[in-house]
Amino acid sequence: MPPTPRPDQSSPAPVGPTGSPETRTQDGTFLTTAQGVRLPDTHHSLKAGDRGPTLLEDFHLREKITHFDHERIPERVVHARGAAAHGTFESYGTAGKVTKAGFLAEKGKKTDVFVRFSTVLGSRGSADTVRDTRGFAVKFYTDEGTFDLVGNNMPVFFIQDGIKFPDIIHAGKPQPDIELPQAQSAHDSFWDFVSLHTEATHHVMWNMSDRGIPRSYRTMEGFGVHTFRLVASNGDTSLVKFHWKPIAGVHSLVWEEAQIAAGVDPDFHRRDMSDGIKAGAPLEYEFGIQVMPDDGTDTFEGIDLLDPTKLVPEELVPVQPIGKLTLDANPTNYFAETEQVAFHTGHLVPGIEVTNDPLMQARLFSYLDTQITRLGGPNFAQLPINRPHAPVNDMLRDGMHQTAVHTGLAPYRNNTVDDGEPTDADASDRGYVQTERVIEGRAVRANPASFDDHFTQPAMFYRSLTPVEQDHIVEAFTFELGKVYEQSIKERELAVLANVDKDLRTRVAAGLGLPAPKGTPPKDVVLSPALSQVVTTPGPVDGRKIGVVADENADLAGIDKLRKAAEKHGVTVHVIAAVGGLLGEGTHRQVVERTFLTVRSIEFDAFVVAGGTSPTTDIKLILLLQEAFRHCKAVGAWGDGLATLEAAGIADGEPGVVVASSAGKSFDGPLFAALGLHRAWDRAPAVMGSAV
Ligand code: HDE
Repeated sequence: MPPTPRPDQSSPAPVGPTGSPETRTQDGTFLTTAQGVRLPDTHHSLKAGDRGPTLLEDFHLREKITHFDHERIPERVVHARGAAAHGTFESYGTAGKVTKAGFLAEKGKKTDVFVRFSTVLGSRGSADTVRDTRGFAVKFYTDEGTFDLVGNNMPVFFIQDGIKFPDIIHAGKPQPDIELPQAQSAHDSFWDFVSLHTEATHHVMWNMSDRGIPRSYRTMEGFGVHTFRLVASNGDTSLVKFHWKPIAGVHSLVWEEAQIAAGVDPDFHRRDMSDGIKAGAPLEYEFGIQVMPDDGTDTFEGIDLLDPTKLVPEELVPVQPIGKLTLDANPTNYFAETEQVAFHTGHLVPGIEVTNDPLMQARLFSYLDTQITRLGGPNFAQLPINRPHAPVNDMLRDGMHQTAVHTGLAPYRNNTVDDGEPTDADASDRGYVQTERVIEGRAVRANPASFDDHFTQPAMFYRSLTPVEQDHIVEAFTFELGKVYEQSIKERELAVLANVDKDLRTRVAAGLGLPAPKGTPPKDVVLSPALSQVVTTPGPVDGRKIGVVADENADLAGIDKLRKAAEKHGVTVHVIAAVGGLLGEGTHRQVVERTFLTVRSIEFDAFVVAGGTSPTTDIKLILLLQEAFRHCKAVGAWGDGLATLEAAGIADGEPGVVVASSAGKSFDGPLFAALGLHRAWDRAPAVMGSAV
């Protein structure tokens, strides 16, 4: 299914003399220059004789090369590596009590969106599956103006004050002398910074957890991080935290998979998203809010709502669903859309306002500023992907890359020349009128004392997870600190961990072969089981992939049965065989999509051996199945396909191993249930070993 292009959304397009801006298709008859002159030849430059020098008068050569020389724009200083999709947000109307923002308040109201997911540290060409925070930036093209929710897949941030952002990023980016490592935090400067700035501890815990290596964008939670202020139509205000809850559940890779994927398929996440959309399995999330009273304290139950290193446990304030996001169309052009999209935390609409969170305040400056460098001037809002869907009637004029041909004589207010227009909009005209709030105080460079607790919530996070998730955190810390050269940095970070949790500190210290320092970890921490992502009842399986191992003797009709059942669940089935080509003939003929040489276990969520497949000792297949088994994925076989599993040392009866005598319901049912659990974690102690 071809992606549905959604270019050039409505909006008051900058209109040129020849009409509205065009979507340039590549199916015109003749190749032309940028000036529309038809060209006879784009393969040979104009030369003085076929062996002679090139002539300066070749305007086509010069235009082609000059344009090429300028094809790149500065990559984003953070979040450079990203992938995006178009979609729709549909409001449940349930937020109408707390906000006047029309796109949230009106039940059933649909709003176009463009969402860009990203890693933070890596450059544009880095791998998708590195251990890092993921960006989750949503542009809502509402009819009251554009609202950008520029969030992450983790609910807290490294620093409390935006003035430290260049420091944490300098520490996390590759070291400045030889520019390594790429796209990851396993190096001295990162750990130097976070062990010195203990406010980072909570975010570091999330990074070292499975949240740092999501299975896919489809299975990733999103958070607005900061506390926002919502304003209802009667003027009442409340404080909220925004959440994106993936319908497919929250799931991650295991670390070995993430590492393999970085080499085997650096585009793992963007491929998964675009393949899923093409296969008719859109990415879906529920939008939710935690609502806290705006009582003037900016705190709730002892939690400072202005401190972006703190979350509000869902057990304390449940997330109320307020709408649904569906991403169902791939971009038409990566550069025009995904690269040029410009998010800005200051793109707000009436009914949504900011708070005094000092991180948020700095962001309100940064995003506008960065676009001016990145997109070459102040007119980036005229780029098709950035154009609001609400009518624009600004008095901003001229500047680099001005594509609008403005009419009128009086781009100023007040005027009489243009009949006094445009006019001011007050709140009843849906103008953005900031809610009055009292701001007074001494000018100080200081944090409130409540920002000083750096350890209670990291302890809550660690202790709320299941043992297998805790094992992964221990392994991640041990891996990352194991890559640090400076002994003193490792020791300082161990001292930080000693203030989080005794067990965590002891195990990481043991893994590093260092003494476990003393600390004062918080006691009696109230846990938040909602922080765990391990599921015990099967969730949805849409967008998942099953690899079926087969050969020419296999039960090909059985594969079709499985495929039919899978399609109903939004799951795709791909045949894997020793060599490429076709298996069998007639109605059940199967196309081999992967061979033992081209497949790697990370591509699939489950592996199945079709009945009838002759047992093989091909080492590549054995390793494939063992790798999937080691990563706790569902594996299965029907009929005598079991012999191939057994050859790989996988026995019937192990957790997550699905075996049936024939293809059909008795096989599909348990297979999809195992897939819906994401992993057979019960297998983990046996196949993954304990962390330390
Ligand atoms: Fe960003 N951030 N950020 N950030 N951020 C950017 O904007 C910045 C922060 C986030 O897909 C930049 O257009 C400062 C928190 C995402 O295009 C830049 C501070 C959160 C994206 C910038 C923060 C984020 C960015 C780089 C501390 C989670 C990618 C290019 C005050 C709530 C958006 C650009 C996309 C991008 C600055 C902190 C998320 C430089 C100064 C906290 C998802 O403006």
